[in-house]
Formats: sequence, structure tokens, C-alpha cells
Amino acid sequence: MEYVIVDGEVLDRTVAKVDIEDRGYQFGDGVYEVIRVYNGKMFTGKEHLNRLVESAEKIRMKLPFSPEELESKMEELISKNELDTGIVYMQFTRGTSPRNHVFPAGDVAPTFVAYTRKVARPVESMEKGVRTILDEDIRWLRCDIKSLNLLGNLLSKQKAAEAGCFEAILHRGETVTEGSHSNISIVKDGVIITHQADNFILNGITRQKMLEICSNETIPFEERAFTLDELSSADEVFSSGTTVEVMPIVEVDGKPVGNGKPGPVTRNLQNLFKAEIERLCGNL
Ligand code: DCS
Repeated sequence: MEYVIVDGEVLDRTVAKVDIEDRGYQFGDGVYEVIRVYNGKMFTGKEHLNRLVESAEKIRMKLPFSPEELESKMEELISKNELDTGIVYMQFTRGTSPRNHVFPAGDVAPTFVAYTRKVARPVESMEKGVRTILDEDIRWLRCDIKSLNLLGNLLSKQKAAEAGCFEAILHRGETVTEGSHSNISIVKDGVIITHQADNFILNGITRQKMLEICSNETIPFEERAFTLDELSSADEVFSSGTTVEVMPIVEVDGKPVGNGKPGPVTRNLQNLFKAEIERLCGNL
């Protein structure tokens, strides 16, 4: 049996139900998180749960559970589903009420849904690197919120998939922002450059962990916007995200990055990231 959580209750997935006037279903009016699980343990779970609370506050939603309560619910779900390597997904919507753009009046409880899924580490792609396309970033101006509204992301990711690519690198005019479902960094002369955490990108937990590692290891980095020209003349390019960790990018829009192979800075960061996972969750 696969267990899921709906509104705090652990249920068999086949009996779990959400109303057709749930505001997440109708408006995408909600927030979500994806947390990596290795050896049955959540990796950077607290950081993800804190971001969930922040995302909720930014859309003026109050969550009915504290991060600590959520953490123990997720632990329960992971253990009931005997999940070893995978993810936990959770989302809160602004609840169920007759369709109206205005927030529901009174005490409408948010709808909370969570489930787990087995997801292997993409070791082969991490070894060889992946291909990407470029696409104009047509999303809204609050990409810092991990909102359920992902249409802009989906349209770009679909284009990438149809081109046989892993990711679409998004840009607003000449400025590169992030990927459709990951953060993007470049390496030039040994320095890692990644867009600053502002309203144009989601401040990835993987991105934050990676920068923490760089600080500890005195690997130079700059948090600033970079241009399409800098992207095309970069020595290395990589993507970072919960399921893909640090993923080398070896091609952008049909052109090889550097010599077309994952570079040494990316490789080093991958190894340091893996060591951090093993420190917190045990051997991979
Ligand atoms: N940027 C976007 C637009 C994302 O969707 C994600 C993660 C990231 C950056 C990287 O953030 P994390 O490092 O915190 O994962 N996207 C999640 C998703 O929707 N599925 O899996 C990860």
C-alpha cells in the first residue's frame, strides 16, 4: 500500500481525495516543497521546511503546522512507505471554497497534501553531463516564491524535453536567471558565478548548500546576474537542484560548453556535495 497525507491524516493513496474547488486545483493558489531522501533520511529538510513557511507568508497564507510538526509527519510518511532513496513532495493550498479570486473569508483551512516517491540519483547524467536549450524567461516577477503556478516553467521544460535536453536555461533579455526547474551557475577562470537571490530566481536549497561548501572550502564565487555572452564564453556551466544535486551542463543551444566535457570545478563541487550528503545522511 502507498501512504499519503491529506490534511494531516495518513491515508491509503487510493482513498485520498481533494475537492474540485480546491484553490490549488483552480488557481494554483498554494506553495510546495520537494525534499531529497537518502537512506530514509531527509537531506536539508529543515531548510526546505523553513522556505515553505516563507513562501506561504509571501502569499499571505498561514500554515496550520509548524516546521517541526511537518518534519515529524514527513518522517512518519517516509517510514510507512519504507522509502530509501527518493523524494517527499508536499503542498499547501489556500483551501476549498466557492470559486472567487478574492481570498476566502473566515477560517478556511489550507489543504495539505504530501506523498513520497522513489527517485534514484541520476548518476549517469551526473557523470557525463547534460544538454540544455535557451528560452526567454516569461514567468512572473516573484520567482522567489515556490508557488504551484509553474506554467511558465512547464512550457520551457517541455521545449527542452522535445529537443532531447535536460533543462531550459532561462533569460530575461540578455540576463540569465535560472533553469526551468533548477538554478544555473557558470565558472570563469576558477570563479563560480550564479544569479543573486532576489525575486527573479528561486533561491535553491541546493544552491545555498553549494555556496556554503564554497565558503568553507574557499572556492571563489560571485552572486550576481550574468549575461548570455558570459554563458556562451564560460569555462563550465552547471545546474543545481534537489533531485539532481550538482549537474554538469556540456551543451547550450547546440554549442559545446568548454571542451564539451564536465569541468574540474564542477567535478570538485559534485564530490564535495556528495561528501556533505554522506555526512548528513550516511553512505551513498
Ligand atoms: N529553480 C526552480 C525554478 C526550481 O523549480 C528548483 C527546484 C530550483 C531552482 C532548485 O531548488 P532546490 O535546490 O531547492 O531544489 N525544483 C524542484 C521541483 O519542482 N522538483 O524538484 C525540485
